Amino acid sequence: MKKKKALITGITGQDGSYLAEFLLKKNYTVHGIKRKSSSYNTDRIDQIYENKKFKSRFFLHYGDLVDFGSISEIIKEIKPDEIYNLAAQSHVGVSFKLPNYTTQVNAIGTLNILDSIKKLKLEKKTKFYQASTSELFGEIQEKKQSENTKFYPKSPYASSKLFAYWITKNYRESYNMFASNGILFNHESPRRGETFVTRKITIGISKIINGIDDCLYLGNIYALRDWGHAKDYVEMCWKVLQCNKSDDFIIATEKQYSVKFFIEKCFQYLGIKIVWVGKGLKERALIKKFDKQKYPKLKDRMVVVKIDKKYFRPNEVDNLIGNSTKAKKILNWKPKTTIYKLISEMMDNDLKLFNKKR
Ligand code: NAP
Ligand code: G4F
Repeated sequence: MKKKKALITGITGQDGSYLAEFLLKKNYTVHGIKRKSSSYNTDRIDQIYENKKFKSRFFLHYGDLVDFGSISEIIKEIKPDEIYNLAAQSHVGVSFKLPNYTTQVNAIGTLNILDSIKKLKLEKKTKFYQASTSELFGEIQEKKQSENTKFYPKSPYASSKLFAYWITKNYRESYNMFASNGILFNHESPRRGETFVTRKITIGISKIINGIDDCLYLGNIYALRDWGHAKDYVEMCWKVLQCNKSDDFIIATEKQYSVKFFIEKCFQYLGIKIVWVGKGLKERALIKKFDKQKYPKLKDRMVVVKIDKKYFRPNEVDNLIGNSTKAKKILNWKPKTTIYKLISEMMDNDLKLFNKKR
């Protein structure tokens, strides 16, 4: 059977790196788009090059989503069977500082791919996956958000992704393209970007344990999220494109925890008990009980988490939890990783990282 060709935008990111590995294991030839960067930006995919089995089926191309010419040229050259559009300015907080740029990349960038497929007359050949997001629900209109829940974006990021969601649907309906949205709720991993809250916490705690930092500064610790594992979720991106017909799917664990809970469970995983004192901007976490021999850098009653208002957003999404009944039925979706397993994996990874750096 002919090998399938996939093109992944955002291949240097968390999801891109897991998806590349997943597709290579399925015997795909994988092409990825990477940006020009002044420093090294391929850490997450370097191990693919080092793997003899994958090396000959893995190719990187310089391109940028906002540059129609580069995107169109790459698609013309490869004529992929599947395109996964994972590239984005993906940080919600940063999108308030960079609204125009975020919109260019996330909204116009998506259009650039869809329009390339159309102009190159690849509508019949190339299937398109759009990395949609639970941020579309923003100010939630239903307790658990499904494919039928009304959208209410609350940030430039979410608004840009709303355009991308609709333009994907528009091209599907107008030009009979296989173009699907995976509406994914938060998903994390040891490869998560360092400025997203879960990884910021696991890195922060690891630095405190190793005496590199003494305190972690956070914003809204009462935000509730539905957190899954990125490795489980990229399999669903692939499944979305293997369906008989193009459609949109919610991928979520259907379980919800607060940022505060995530912090507590990270400490608990290490056998450290913390207590919370104070309210609002004065709220903080103190070390209550720990093994002094195991953690010589910690001190009794040491303040390890503080609130810093610079991490609050102009408009906050307080509460997200998905309803993935449709994906369960059609994609045979079942989340594999519990929050506890996710925490242990992330903590183990970062403890090792900062133990070495000490
Ligand atoms: P990520 O780690 O931030 O990766 C984003 C990727 O996009 C990186 O490879 C980045 O390249 C690339 N990129 C950014 N701007 C670009 C541009 N102008 N042209 C080409 N490439 C560009 O994000 P992720 O967590 O893997 O998420 C993947 C996608 O899913 C994103 O679209 C995100 O918005 C969406 N999503 C994520 C989640 C989640 O919880 N992770 C949930 C729902 C939806 P550099 O490495 O050079 O920066
Ligand atoms: O980890 P976060 O930055 O993720 P957020 O905003 O939910 O966005 C992520 O998930 C979306 C899917 O719903 C993706 F579309 C998007 O690309 C991205 O991957 O923040 C999670 C929560 C927020 O409520 C935030 O206000 O944690 C809160 N938070 C509290 N302190 C913090 C911090 N977030 C960050 N990044 N840094 C903090 O210090």
